[in-house]
Amino acid sequence: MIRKSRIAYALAGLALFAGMQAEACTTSQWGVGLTGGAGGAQAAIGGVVAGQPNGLGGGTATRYSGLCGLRASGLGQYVQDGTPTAEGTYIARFYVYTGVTSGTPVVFSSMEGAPAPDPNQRVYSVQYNRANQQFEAVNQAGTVTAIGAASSALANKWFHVHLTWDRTAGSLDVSVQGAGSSTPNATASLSGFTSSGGAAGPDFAQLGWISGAAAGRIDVDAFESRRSTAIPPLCRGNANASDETRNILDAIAVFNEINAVSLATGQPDTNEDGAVNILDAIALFTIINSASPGC
Ligand SMILES: [Ca+2]
Ligand SMILES: [Ca+2]
Repeated sequence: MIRKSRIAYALAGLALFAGMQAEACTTSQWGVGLTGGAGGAQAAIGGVVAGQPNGLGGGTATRYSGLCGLRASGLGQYVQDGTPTAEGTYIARFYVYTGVTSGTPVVFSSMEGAPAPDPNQRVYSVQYNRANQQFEAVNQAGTVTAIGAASSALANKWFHVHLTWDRTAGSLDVSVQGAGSSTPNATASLSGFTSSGGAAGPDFAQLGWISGAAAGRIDVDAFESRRSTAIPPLCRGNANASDETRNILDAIAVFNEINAVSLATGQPDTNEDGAVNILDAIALFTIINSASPGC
């Protein structure tokens, strides 16, 4: 199930008359199945903003894919998904823009809900350590484990984090990739990620800036979760999202966004630095002219 931050596809055609799309961005796709979590069944906590990179759509947010993203500009701003139900295996992928200038914000939490023994307790979390510029995993006991090496996740870049959690094994496999890399920047196969209670496991997930003191902002996008099979990454540079390859049509979509004609509907930020500009067109042409332009 993909939980993004936009719903109003039908408005896009109309809004083209005004140039850049003024499509509504909302958090209404979050909160499904939610019975636990902060604020009961609230989908969005603490004023997290859904918006477009041009400031339209209800707010300003840096997005990875599509027309909208989610911006958390302070601690305690996040969205919640209640789809999980004491899962034995939980697989998730999310995209996060490392826009904090200091601190260690928790950007994703897999949580147990009611009942006891430990309602609303973390099964595991992922946080971004700005000082070391790397992601870290946190188990239920609060033990922090680095994912990869320091400087494997540079600041002010997009990264996608893939998580595979197995309740029986108590394992968490993590892959972090982004900043324009075509291979993972960091991986980790971790143990000691058991959850309390024999039948316990994730009951809801949180994404944004959940906790942890920091300064700056965290933007997130394109969360997906599954119970089996890995979740493939979105195709970097497939700016038009109308096919599964990268060609001149994607370059046109990038130039249309650069020239404020229209926002690209796919993934135009080819070098994954949070901005769409001529550097993305250059990176995209490198891919188009490579031996493997397909997604
Ligand atoms: Ca394409
Ligand atoms: Ca870029």
